[in-house]
Amino acid sequence: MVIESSDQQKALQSLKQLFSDDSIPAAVRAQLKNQYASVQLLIEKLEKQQIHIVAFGKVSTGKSSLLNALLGSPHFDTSPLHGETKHNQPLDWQSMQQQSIVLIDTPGTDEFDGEAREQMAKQAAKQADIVLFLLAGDISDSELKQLNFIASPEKVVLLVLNKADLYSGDEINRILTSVQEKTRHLNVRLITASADPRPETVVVIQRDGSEHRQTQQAAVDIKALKSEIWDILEKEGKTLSALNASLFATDINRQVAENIVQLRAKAAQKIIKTYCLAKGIGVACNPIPVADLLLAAGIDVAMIRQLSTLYGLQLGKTEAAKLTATIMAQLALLMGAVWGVNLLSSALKTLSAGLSTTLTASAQGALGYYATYLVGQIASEYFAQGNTWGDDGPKALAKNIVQKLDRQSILQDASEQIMALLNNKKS
Ligand SMILES: Nc1nc2c(ncn2[C@@H]2O[C@H](COP(=O)(O)OP(=O)(O)OP(=O)(O)O)[C@@H](O)[C@H]2O)c(=O)[nH]1
Ligand SMILES: [Mg+2]
Repeated sequence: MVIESSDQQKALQSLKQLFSDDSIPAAVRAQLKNQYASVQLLIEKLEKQQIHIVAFGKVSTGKSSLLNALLGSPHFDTSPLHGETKHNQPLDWQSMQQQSIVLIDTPGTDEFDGEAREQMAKQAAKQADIVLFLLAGDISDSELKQLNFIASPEKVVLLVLNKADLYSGDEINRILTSVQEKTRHLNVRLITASADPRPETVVVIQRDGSEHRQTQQAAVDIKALKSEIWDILEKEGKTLSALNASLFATDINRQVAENIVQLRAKAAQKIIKTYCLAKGIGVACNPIPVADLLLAAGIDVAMIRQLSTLYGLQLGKTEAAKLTATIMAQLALLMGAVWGVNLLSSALKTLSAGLSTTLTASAQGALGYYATYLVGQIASEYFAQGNTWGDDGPKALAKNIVQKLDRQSILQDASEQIMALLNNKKS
């Protein structure tokens, strides 16, 4: 089938790209498994040129009944009992301007143990081109929360007050005013409907003047809703599905990017801690003057090389050594006086009692650990910012990070780990 709208084609392309992008790590794909499944569905939807209309709402608000009323036949199961619909159910309805319209029924959202079902329904609503959000009375806080989640400036949401037959004219007006008030900040259109009205009792005056009560089937009333839907489809049908797919792709791209950032940051911390400990143990075993801790050491350079690989850079040895030296120069400038005696005494403070050789050695080691820790944090921030120091240069970045970190707790943590390792070695 040829897709005419170039918007749709663009949306399709961007979704396909997202799906086959090799640069997205497997771990990120695994984390976003559900979203990727949705991308697949959206690709299919665009290829088949479908418009999805999804009925969403609390249990028993009449979602299945409303879709049946639109269809004109009882396809979807309905019941006075809560939780009749258990899965998302699509059904081809009819075509319009080469677009085939699919009605999708979803499970009600507040069934007990219904967490999975609620997710299912929300996902369908997020992907829908038109959402029919059903109410059976004034909107509750939990419904408002859901509506806030689904509605957006670009999304077509029809807020349907169903079961209108159960209310008097005054009551309907009161409910509509209240719902309007509460949803004023959202892009929604409010419509009343009676998808499956209760039979009405009417009083018939007989010829002889006597009154006779008789029950009759009340007329289904979905006129306003139907004409609103056709209106939207006529005016916006073609662009709607493309717009929604693009929005969805943008949203997933954002999530992918966020996940990559988080995963990298986590992996970076792991790398840094491993090198810190190696440095700490090295220094504890072969104590060096405190002032020398800020000379570029092989361990720091190796750490920076590994961090650069994590951020997709793969620095060579010389480049990594240069970067290490730049960072250390900033640290030396920053810490000046602190770096000497003060720092050693704060490292010593982390130790419990007495100053046996192991204890002082581990205090020195903790300083080694701390120095590498700072280098690692500064380097990974530099990489995370896209290999730049930012507008204010390396000094500002280093200062920022040193100030942000809790020196005493890092030293404490370091000396505990080092001491545990040294004691282990001895025994
Ligand atoms: N009075 C009145 N009752 C209605 C109307 N629409 C639906 N109902 C009744 O409400 C009950 C629930 O309807 P369903 O269509 O099954 O509701 P649902 O939202 O699909 O329910 P779940 O799938 O369980 O979440 C049924 O007994 C319907 O007959 C209406 O417009 N007026
Ligand atoms: Mg249902």
